[in-house]
Amino acid sequence: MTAPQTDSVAGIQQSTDTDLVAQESTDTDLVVESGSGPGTRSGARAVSRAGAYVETHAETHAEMQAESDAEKARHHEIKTELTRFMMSYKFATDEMMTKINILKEEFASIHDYSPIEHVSSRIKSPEGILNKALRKGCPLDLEDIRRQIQDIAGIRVTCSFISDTYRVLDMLTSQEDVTVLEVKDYVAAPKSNGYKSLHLIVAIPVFMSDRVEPVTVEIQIRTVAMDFWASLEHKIFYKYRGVVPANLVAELKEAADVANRLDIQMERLHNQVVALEPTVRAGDDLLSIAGLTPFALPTSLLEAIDRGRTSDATD
Ligand code: 0O2
Repeated sequence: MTAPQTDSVAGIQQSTDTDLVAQESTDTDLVVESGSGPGTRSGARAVSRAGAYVETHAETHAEMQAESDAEKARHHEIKTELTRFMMSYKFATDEMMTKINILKEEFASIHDYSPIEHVSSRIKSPEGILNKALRKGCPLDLEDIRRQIQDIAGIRVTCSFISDTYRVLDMLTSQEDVTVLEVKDYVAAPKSNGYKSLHLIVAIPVFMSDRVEPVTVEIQIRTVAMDFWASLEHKIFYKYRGVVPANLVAELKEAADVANRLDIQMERLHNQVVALEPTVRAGDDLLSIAGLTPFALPTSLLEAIDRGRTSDATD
């Protein structure tokens, strides 16, 4: 083994003996030096570099951790905001559903018939909202989304007859706390494909713990026949990704016309049957409220109220 030739240039120990090379490294990787025990100069530098390395990495790690914690905190905050946002639509839907169900029950109890056959509701998923926002070029900000996407809460009311759809529309839009933002009458003016429905966008106040939030709800009102047609057309539309073959478009249009004729005919028949109904019916001695056991209605009570009214009228 030759004696090591050492030289010191700019503090860097150089050696021709590979066993004793004190390597220099400019990167942050830890370099293990031969013959660099803590007692040697190169050893001391290695220890100090290792210490610096550990410190730098510890700092980087702490910074990354802090950044990730901050990100998690921001995401948590956004999740809370999103939850409140989505909840406001759920509450608005609940309020509108209560209103519609009150009308339904009231009609069923008093008129033996309700213009409302069926009601359903849905809340758009966050993913559905995101897709619609991107499609509409709406900024991804909750207030912009609230203003621009009006069908996050959606209710569908199906009625037996065409006149019922307008009746329900009138009953809902005349309620004091319901602000009508838009009405589209695709019943009077169907879309070119044959789609018929009444579309109503309303805002309803939702009373939260710290504020009152006006929340929009889209309500689609249509007959059972229109609904049947729309569900099938929707399926076909999505199956063909919006490019429906011409023969199917023509058949759908024809089916929409048939559904319309059926609606008109059924309503005519219904009106004929109603005209034949007796004014005094069996069960008039009972007071029936949906969901409750019928109350007996004593004739003496009816007579007493009747007497009171008659004397009021003659006073
Ligand atoms: P989806 O998948 O049902 O939610 P908007 O996009 O709502 O801001 P637009 O399209 O002018 O504005 O509103 P419009 O005409 O009132 O339609 C709203 C909804 O009515 C649609 O929602 C459909 O649910 C329904 N609709 C409208 N046209 C048709 C139709 O031709 N066929 C069927 N089957 N349904 C229809 P989305 O968001 O377009 O779709």
